[in-house]
Amino acid sequence: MPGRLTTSRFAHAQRGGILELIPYLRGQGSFTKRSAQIMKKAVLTTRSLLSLVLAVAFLTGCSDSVLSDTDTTAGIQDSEAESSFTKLRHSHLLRAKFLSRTKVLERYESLAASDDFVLGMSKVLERYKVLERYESYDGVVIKRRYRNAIDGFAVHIQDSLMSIEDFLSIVENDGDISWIEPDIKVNNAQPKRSNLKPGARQYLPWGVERVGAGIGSSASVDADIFVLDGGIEWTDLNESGDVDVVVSGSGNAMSAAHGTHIAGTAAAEDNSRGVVGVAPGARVHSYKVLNGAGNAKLSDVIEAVDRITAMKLAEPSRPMVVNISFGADIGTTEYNGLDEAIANSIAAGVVYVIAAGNEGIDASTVTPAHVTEAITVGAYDRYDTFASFSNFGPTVDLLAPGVDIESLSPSRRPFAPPVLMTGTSMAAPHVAGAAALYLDAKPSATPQEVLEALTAAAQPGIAAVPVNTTSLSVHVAGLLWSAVDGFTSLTNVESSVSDRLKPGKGRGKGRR
Ligand SMILES: [Ca+2]
Ligand SMILES: [Ca+2]
Repeated sequence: MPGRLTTSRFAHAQRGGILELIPYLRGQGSFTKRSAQIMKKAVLTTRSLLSLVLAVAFLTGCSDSVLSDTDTTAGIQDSEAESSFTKLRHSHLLRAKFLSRTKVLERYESLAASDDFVLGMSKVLERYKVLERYESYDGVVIKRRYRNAIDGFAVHIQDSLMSIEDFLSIVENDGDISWIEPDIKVNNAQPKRSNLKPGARQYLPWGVERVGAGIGSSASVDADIFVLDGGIEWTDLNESGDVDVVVSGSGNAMSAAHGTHIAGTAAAEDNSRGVVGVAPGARVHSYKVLNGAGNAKLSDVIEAVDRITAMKLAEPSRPMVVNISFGADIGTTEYNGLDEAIANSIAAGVVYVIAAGNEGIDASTVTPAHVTEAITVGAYDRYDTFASFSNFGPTVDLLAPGVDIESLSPSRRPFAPPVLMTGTSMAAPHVAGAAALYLDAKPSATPQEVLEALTAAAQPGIAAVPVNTTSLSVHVAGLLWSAVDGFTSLTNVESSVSDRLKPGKGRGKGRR
């Protein structure tokens, strides 16, 4: 006879499989109101689980009674605990000190927030007055102000001066605020790394070669790539800006290793040293949002997105690509403030390329990978086999190399030997580089057109792809031909496209 269904038991069941939950669904084991609430939360927030629960319930012939019981009991408890805060979004990610009965599920422990929030404003004429008002409350510290990608701000609550419950009540009754949500942590999936032997000359990474890019270009790609990550050590890159959205913390080197590696795959220069990226010499901008441990606050990432959006709004013709190689499973497809900011930034014309994540789950519950308007990237290995760790599902737009990827080392030593890293973090910059190449050839392309062109030029053939997931790999050759406006024949194309854009040029020269 199974014991009481607790949060940790439920989390265990999730890891071990749905079978452990069957006794509870059958009414064996003690299924308390608390159990029902845990169950309801999980069912509401996990689409895939919902289908499993329904399937199991169908098989055991108890569909109606189980689900309606769950709904009723949990509904009562929910209304006691939460119904007064209708503006509070993603409350399952709030490590609330006052909502004791909705303690955060174990699977979200690592990203849950308690004293920090992001708020969205209604359309207000005098936004500064709203900010002034919040500034005047004792115990409310405004951390960030946004006006380009979203209308809103982020706060820290000093709970000795203001209780979370009181703050939520203020927000609830404030017509100028349309939503509030916990300022969660998102993180880079810790990459595996190892060192390669030093080489005297430039190294062509297998992933760059696999997507049809590589050695042979001479001019630099005319596009801006923004790497939102843990900072970049500048070597073998066209350094174009270094913005510390967060200040450096301890363990900074590992987080800079991640960012430097990503930048190298996207845009390492084609010279005689280091590696060569997919879009060699594109202007690289570092926006440091991850701390030394590889974590970012939602509010800090929104800040970066807000600033980048402002840049695009000020200079609409600027070809801009953002690479995001971090995220978090938030257990819901519903957008958070970051997702909305990114969607708005894309609407303003900025291309976003986002790693699908390394949890081996459907990416539709992963922020910001689940932003539909973005280009979401899964990973495969050098044998063209889908990487088992890569998130999957219909949210994934394209696949790219992401296992044992050779790229720049964060060593301050110029042209230190490349290092190997593995993860969808490494797959995304292949696509970011491809998007930069396309924008170089066709600067007026909208993010939607870039996605369509990348998809049209992609090549099938990645094996072991999960159901409902693309098997297309990014490839730049056809992409560059498609960027040429009004071509009618190969001859015309050849006369109008620059040498650098000719697909295949430089390939076959072999590894140097
Ligand atoms: Ca190089
Ligand atoms: Ca998409």
